Amino acid sequence: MKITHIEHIGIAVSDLSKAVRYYEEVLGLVCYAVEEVEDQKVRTAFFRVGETKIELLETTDPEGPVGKFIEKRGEGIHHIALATDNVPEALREAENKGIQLIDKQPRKGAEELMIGFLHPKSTFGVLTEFCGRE
Ligand code: CMX
Repeated sequence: MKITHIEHIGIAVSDLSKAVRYYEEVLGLVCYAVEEVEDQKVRTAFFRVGETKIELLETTDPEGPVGKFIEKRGEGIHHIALATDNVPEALREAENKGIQLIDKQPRKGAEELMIGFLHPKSTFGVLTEFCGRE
């Protein structure tokens, strides 16, 4: 696989609009998109930081992955997304090397990207996402 850069860092927050205000008013970043990803039970807000983005995640359902995460661990860094040109191939390759996949096949995430997750128990505690156009 070829990882090109950190596409985004996902941060779980309890209140999206409060968190957006911090990123804009204190850090001077610009929220360029707010999007609900029904499949993932989240509302997201995006900021560009160089080539990388920050994705704020607010749950739309207490039983969703971000709802459960906040309940168990509180707000904070939720996942790291690595950009790759071929998500299915990256997932296959990781699985062949013994990594536990959450997604065997990529699914559609925010910003029309294809995404697939590796289980944090296999990746030293960091929920890892592959994402790309394909
Ligand atoms: N990072 C690191 N560890 C995490 C974690 C995270 N984000 N989320 C859960 N865990 C840990 C739990 O703390 C738990 O650890 P312990 O067993 O030591 O207590 C372990 O993983 C398993 O947790 P679980 O309760 O059995 O499983 P969950 O039902 O909480 O599911 C996970 C965990 C990662 C499989 C699930 O959250 C998932 O499928 N995530 C992928 C999808 C996702 O996160 N979508 C939201 C973002 C979407 C987007 O970016 O658009």
